[in-house]
Amino acid sequence: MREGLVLKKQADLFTCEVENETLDAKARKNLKSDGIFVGDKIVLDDSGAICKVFERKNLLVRPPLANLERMFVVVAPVPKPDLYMVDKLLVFCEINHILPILCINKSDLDEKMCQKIKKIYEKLVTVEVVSTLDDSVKNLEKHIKGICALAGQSAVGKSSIINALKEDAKAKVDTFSKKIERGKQTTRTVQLYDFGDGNLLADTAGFSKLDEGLLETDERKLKNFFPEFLKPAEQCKYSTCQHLQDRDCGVWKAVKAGKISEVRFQNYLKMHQILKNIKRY
Ligand SMILES: Nc1nc2c(ncn2[C@@H]2O[C@H](COP(=O)(O)OP(=O)(O)OP(=O)(O)O)[C@@H](O)[C@H]2O)c(=O)[nH]1
Ligand SMILES: [Mg+2]
Ligand SMILES: [Zn+2]
Repeated sequence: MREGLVLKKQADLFTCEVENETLDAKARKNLKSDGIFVGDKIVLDDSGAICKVFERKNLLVRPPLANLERMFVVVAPVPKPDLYMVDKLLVFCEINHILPILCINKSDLDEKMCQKIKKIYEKLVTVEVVSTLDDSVKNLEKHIKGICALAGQSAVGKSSIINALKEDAKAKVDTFSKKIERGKQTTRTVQLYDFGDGNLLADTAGFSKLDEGLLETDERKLKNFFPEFLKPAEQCKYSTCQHLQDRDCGVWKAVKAGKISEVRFQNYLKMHQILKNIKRY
């Protein structure tokens, strides 16, 4: 019996890391292979088949990934930054107890825009401004602790970051225009890359399609996942205030006074509206 970790899944074949060695394994007959995920801690029996999956910290559906501890939310000046997507991912992290790190990539293209984005987020999360074309990308390495994933819009440079940090990674990279031509993202599967000492980083595409329906909250609770609202909300007339109207609302006051980012607040309102329209049964 040996313990290991699932790095990659292809059909019913699992690439696992077991005592510093990488090997392929199948699930024992009594274990369904669709119940084993990348990120799972597992036990291999003496025949080399997976015979047990340990209890998970969390399990994400799309992309399918178990035990995620940290998420690098990647954004860049090109393609046009989608800060709504960034905020959606940050809410997702808050809900799932994942530590987010905002990674503003391609600083070589537009340093000014990178700093503008940094200013919005630096009080809320750890922010790194980097470029995969120079050494600044190495600043990300110290944040890789436990099981981590790269998430963000297509073409922001997630696979390029993996390749820059890990020479033998060989993650597939395409130019932005090629992606548009093909009408899809380059990275299609989830794969964990090993950085040693139990630190792993997943390249993934699935988060870019994260729709609001996957956020396990409803619109009334959404405000709890925007941490900068909590203090100003003490000034709201009603404790149930959802900050939708100017009247008697501490959060609106804070936005007007420039204490809460207008961008974040507008994204909150948008997400609130979308969540409200999702029917949950
Ligand atoms: N100028 C510049 N270009 C970069 C940088 N990082 C990545 N790129 C380019 O951005 C394009 C997209 O990079 P990818 O790594 O494929 O992006 P991705 O986020 O993995 O995209 P998907 O797999 O589709 O989600 C490629 O042409 C890269 O060469 C950077 O720091 N600066
Ligand atoms: Mg990619
Ligand atoms: Zn309010």
